[in-house]
Amino acid sequence: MRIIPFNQRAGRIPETGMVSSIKLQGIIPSMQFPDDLSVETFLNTYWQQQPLLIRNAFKADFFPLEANELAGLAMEEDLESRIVLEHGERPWELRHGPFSEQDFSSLPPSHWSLLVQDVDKFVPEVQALLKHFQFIPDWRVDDIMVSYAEDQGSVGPHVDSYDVFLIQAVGTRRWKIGAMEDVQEGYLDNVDLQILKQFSVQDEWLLEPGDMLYLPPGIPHWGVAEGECVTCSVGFRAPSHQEMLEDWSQHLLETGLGRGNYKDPHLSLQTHSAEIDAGVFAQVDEIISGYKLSPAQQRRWFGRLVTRVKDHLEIDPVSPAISAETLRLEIMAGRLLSRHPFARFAFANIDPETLSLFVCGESIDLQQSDRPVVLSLCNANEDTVDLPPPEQLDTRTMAMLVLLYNSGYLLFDD
Ligand SMILES: [Mn+2]
Repeated sequence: MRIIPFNQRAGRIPETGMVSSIKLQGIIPSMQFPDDLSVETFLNTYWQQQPLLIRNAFKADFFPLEANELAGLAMEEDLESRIVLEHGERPWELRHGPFSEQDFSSLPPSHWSLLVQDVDKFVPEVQALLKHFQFIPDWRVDDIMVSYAEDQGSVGPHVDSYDVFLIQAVGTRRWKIGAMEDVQEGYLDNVDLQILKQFSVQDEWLLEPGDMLYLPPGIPHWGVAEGECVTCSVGFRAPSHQEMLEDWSQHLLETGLGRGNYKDPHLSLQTHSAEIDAGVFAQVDEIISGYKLSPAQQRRWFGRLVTRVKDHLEIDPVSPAISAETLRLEIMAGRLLSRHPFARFAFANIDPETLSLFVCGESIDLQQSDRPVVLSLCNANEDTVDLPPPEQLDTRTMAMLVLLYNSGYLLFDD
């Protein structure tokens, strides 16, 4: 097994970007929707509604990683990796990485899978695949998980709460779809994973390299490797209502709301002192429903919420911080900026005058005239940020850029 740290991988590409776009076009063809299916039809008819199999969505050799490179990534501390063994020390045994060479050499010849999350954050060529999914808003994208399986390897019949595009990268995998009723039967007891007790096959397909299966949330599915195989899962995220409510109320409190107390200045004498009467409940309703963020606050709050990164992917600030003037001089000297591969970017109109840039759970209020720079930052992905000539970068833009740089969200490409 060979360990390929991110820096080395980036370093081996001599172009200006982490991966130059010209080079990418050569490696990865556009994702092909079937001729009779437009992106609009996909969104109207399939997205979040029903599974869709697309044959030859990618060229058969589209995938840039070797299986041993994936194993190398699973040996790294920074990546979240798991091995699932159908017949381990107990049925459906789950092991957590990082793994050692010895862990890999002691695995059985079949019925196991290695799963590595967030490979897109560590391998620019894998991140580049996300370009093909820009028909879904960036903030909905979670990660690309790559799994390697020996013959008959799978993670069992299960159901997910998120959308996923399963792209067959190497070898073949048989995907089966279960019935919605299977979910009601619940899960196996005493296993490490949530494996459905019942799985009634409704449909099945053998996916070959380049084939892609879209699954909306809530559909029982089971993908079993037929021979050695590698599968790429482009996973999406959507905040749960619980997460939204929790964060929203937290934010509300932080903005200084919620300071008053329940009041009863016109208290009338009750027959039973133990009763909480209807007038109290009316006031409670009024208090609770009175709490609202302003439309602008609500937009900022949500933008921050959905651009947060997972805890283990948090980005360290630059130390020592540099000044806007230093940054300008570097840009004038021809140095190019890229986004940190872990960083999540999004933007929104806050009101007719204000545009906010959201990066990793923070928001920066800008003006509508800053839109071109904001778009450059948001569209850069794994490429370098396409900035206007340095002499056109005004003080406000430089202040934003240096803030992003000092936070670690932008890096010099070299
Ligand atoms: Mn799944």
